[in-house]
Amino acid sequence: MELTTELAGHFITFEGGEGAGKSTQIRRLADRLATEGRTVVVTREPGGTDLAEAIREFILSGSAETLGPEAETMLFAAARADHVDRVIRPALGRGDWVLCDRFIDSTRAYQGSDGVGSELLDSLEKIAVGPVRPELTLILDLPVEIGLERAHRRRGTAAGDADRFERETVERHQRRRDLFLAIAAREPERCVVIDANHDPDAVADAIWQTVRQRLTETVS
Ligand code: Z5A
Repeated sequence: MELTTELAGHFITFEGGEGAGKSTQIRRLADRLATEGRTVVVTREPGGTDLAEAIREFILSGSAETLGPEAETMLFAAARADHVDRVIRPALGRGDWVLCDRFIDSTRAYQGSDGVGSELLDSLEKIAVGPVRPELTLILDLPVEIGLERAHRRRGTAAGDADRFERETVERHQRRRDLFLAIAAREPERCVVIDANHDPDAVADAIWQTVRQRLTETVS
């Protein structure tokens, strides 16, 4: 099996709570890298393949919730396995830059906060991801209330249109924020916490500086 470090490309994941600005910042980093002549693949989880997008729809609609947190975790893992096999690993093999909106740490923070044990999380991660691990994970951090307010404003509609996760309580979102920060503290060689409570230009600059520092030999 090939390790990510043996693949020619670069794998960066974006993590964080609702409304942290992941999609906004992925687009900005992708544009910047493309301007420098890099080939960039922007993708997301759950999703990124037809099968994984179908699983995404099923989960976010709330239909999978009655299966319980363990089965829901298995669905995220099934979507991830397909995504890694069909999109991420081939792109890294070609030497592309892969920017992924959410990945393994979302499972740890969301399903972990739903009470799914680390043994199951570890096993599924091994099966779905194998050695294809992110080189850099940017954890966009901001107070929960601000993130939820941004997500709510973007929808521009009543909370009734929130998805299965957005509907949950502030306390639950806070637990996830704490879990993301704990992952960052545990894996400082992979994870960098970005203060997302600034305007988009300032956040984009902080991300660019981090990418340059962490991947110095490849970004000018
Ligand atoms: N999930 C899980 O449970 N387990 C897993 O393993 C995985 C996922 C992979 C996917 O939802 C859901 O699946 C997610 C976790 C769960 N929970 N939810 N909900 P999603 O992909 O649809 O949603 P999301 O990942 O939470 O993304 P988001 O809410 O769309 O937020 P975002 O991408 O981080 O933010 P954004 O779209 O860039 O920005 C949100 C709004 O804020 C928008 O109007 C922007 O213009 C604005 N914005 C962005 N940046 C700023 C700044 N800096 N200042 C002010 N306003 C800003």
